[in-house]
Amino acid sequence: MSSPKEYKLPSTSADSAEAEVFSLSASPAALAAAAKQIRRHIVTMTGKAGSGHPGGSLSAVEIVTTLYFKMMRHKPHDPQWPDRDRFILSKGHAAPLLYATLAECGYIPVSELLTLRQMDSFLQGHTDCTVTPGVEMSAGALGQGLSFALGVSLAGRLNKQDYRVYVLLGDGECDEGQVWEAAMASSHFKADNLVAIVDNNGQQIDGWNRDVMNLEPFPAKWRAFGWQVIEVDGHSIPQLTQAFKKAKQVKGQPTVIIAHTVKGKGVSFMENNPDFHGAAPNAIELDLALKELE
Ligand SMILES: Cc1ncc(C[n+]2csc(CCOP(=O)(O)OP(=O)(O)O)c2C)c(N)n1
Repeated sequence: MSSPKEYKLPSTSADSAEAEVFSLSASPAALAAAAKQIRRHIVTMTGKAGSGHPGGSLSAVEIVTTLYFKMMRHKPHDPQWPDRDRFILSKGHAAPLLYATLAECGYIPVSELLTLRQMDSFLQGHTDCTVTPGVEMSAGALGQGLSFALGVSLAGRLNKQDYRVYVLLGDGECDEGQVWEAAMASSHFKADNLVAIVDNNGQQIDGWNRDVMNLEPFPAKWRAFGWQVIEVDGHSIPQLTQAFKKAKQVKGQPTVIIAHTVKGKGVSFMENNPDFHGAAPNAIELDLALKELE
C-alpha cells in the first residue's frame, strides 16, 4: 500500500529572504469573499470525497480567515520561515478548513483540494505535518494542540523570536483533561505570545455540549486558570480582528478568545445540525449548499 508523499512547492518559489510576507488588501469585502470561497471549498471537498467534517470546518471559517488574511505574518512560498506566526489546528478533523485556507493563500494548488482523503493525497482526513506544507502539527486525537502550542511558544521565547502562536480548539475538545493541564502550565509560564481560540459552536460529535458534558461557566474556568478572556461573535471579522489586536497588548498571561459560532455556518440545512459533524453532503445537498454560497 502506498502512503502520502510530501507536497513540495514548484522550484520557482523564492527562498526565505526573497519570499514575500503574505498580505491581502484586507478590505472587509475581500475578507468576506475569501471566507465565502473557503466555505465553497469545504462543502465541495467533503462532498466529492464522500466523507469528512463539514460542520466544525464551516463554524471556524471567519476565525481562520482573519488570522491568515489579516493578522498573521507568514510566507506561503516559504512555509518553514523561522519567524512566521504559527497557526496550530488542534481540532484536526477541521482539516478541510485549513487545507482550503492554505490553498487560497498559495501554499498548495487549489486543484489539489479535490484529492481530499484519497489514498495517495497529501490532504488526509486529519492533518499530517509531514506531507502538507503549512500544517504545523499532525492532529486528530483531540486535546493535544494546546500543549504543543505552549511548547512552540516557549521555544520562541528561548530563541528570542517574536512570533506569535495561535491555536484553535473545539469546545467539545475542552472535555479533555490535557487541555486544562496545558492551560494551567501556559499561565504558570506567562506565555503571553500564545492565543487560544475556542470555536464555541455548542456542539460536539454526539450533539449539544450541555447534554454531553456541560462546560459552563466556561469563561470563568479560563479566568481561574490565569488566562485573559475575550468573548466575540466568531463570525464577525471586525470583532475577531479587535480581539487579536487586544491579545497582542496583554503581557504576562496567555489569552483565550471564546468565539461564539454556529456549527455548519453558511449552509442553512447544516447549521446546528449534528448530522453534519462527520458526514459529507451528498450530490443533491452539495448542489443546494453551493447555491446558498453563491
Ligand atoms: C481523543 C479523541 N477522542 C475522541 C475523538 C472523536 N471525535 C472527533 S471530533 C469529536 C467532537 C469534537 O467536538 P468539538 O471539539 O466541539 O469539535 P467541533 O464541534 O467544533 O467540530 C470527537 C469526540 C477524537 N478525535 N479524539
